[in-house]
Amino acid sequence: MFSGHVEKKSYICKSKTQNNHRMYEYIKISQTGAVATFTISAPKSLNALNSTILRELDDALSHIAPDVRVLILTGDGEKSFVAGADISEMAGLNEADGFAFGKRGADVFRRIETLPIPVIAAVNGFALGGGCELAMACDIRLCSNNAKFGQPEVGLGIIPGFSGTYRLAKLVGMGMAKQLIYTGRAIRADEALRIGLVNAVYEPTELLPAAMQMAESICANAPLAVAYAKECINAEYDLPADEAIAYENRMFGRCFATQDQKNGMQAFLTKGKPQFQGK
Ligand code: CO8
Repeated sequence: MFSGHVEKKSYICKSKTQNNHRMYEYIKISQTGAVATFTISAPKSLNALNSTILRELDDALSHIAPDVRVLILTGDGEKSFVAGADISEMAGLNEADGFAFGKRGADVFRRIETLPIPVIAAVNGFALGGGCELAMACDIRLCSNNAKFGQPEVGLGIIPGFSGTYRLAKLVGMGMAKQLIYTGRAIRADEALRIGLVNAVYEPTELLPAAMQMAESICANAPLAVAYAKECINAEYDLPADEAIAYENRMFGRCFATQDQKNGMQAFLTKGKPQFQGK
């Protein structure tokens, strides 16, 4: 439980297949209080996503410590968040392999999108192709003023294959998504902000502190209510109005079965500070 106590620790995830502890090769994990940070680290390829990174990310998502309430995703270094899927790995793929590689990425990104805790992308430089798609799978995107976003895939003879054709249109509208995908043009942070692709832009040194500050402000709220809100927003987006409103109504009712609702409202009425327990 997050209690305001700030403790910095690195934790090691447990392998699913072996009963021993291990570190990841490409993902650095740290935890401060109830906020975990995953840093993708493949500096030789500007953090491009290969199969191993996707597998490690999937494994790390499966082993998030139970006291974590917000996840921050970022890239190692000041130059790149993720410069796309690894082109050297994709170059020799046939149709079946291409399908499998695309599905692996799409499945991991969908796990991020449906994780029961909020995920903040701290985009510290290039977010191209699969990097932009990874950021779009997160709940909130913050970026540095040197960030560059784009879907350059058609220039490589492929399409955005980690759900970019789906999510970009939802975030920035169909017309802008088509323009960005057909031209493959990269856009800077200010344009990404203007079209609604990112929530806010920071100086590079301010990016992670800002992400941490936002994460901590989320952690101060009732964890189940935050999780229910995420579930509602995700689920309702694709539903017809009446079904979406009914979905929210059900989840709203469910909040009153939680201890956090009792504690939150009691604290308000007695002018105290709520102690949320996530149940
Ligand atoms: N894959 C593999 N290696 C990469 C990638 C990448 N996506 N991006 C950069 N690198 C490597 C470079 O090859 C280079 O390696 P080396 O030093 O061995 O030559 C190293 O990183 C540094 O890169 P640069 O020297 O090019 O650095 P610059 O600062 O000059 O340029 C750029 C930076 C603009 C980011 C440039 O590297 C670039 O254009 N990269 C490719 C960007 C791109 O096209 N990304 C999209 C890839 S496709 C994709 O993501 C599809 C997702 C869906 C997959 C679906 C599967 C079926």
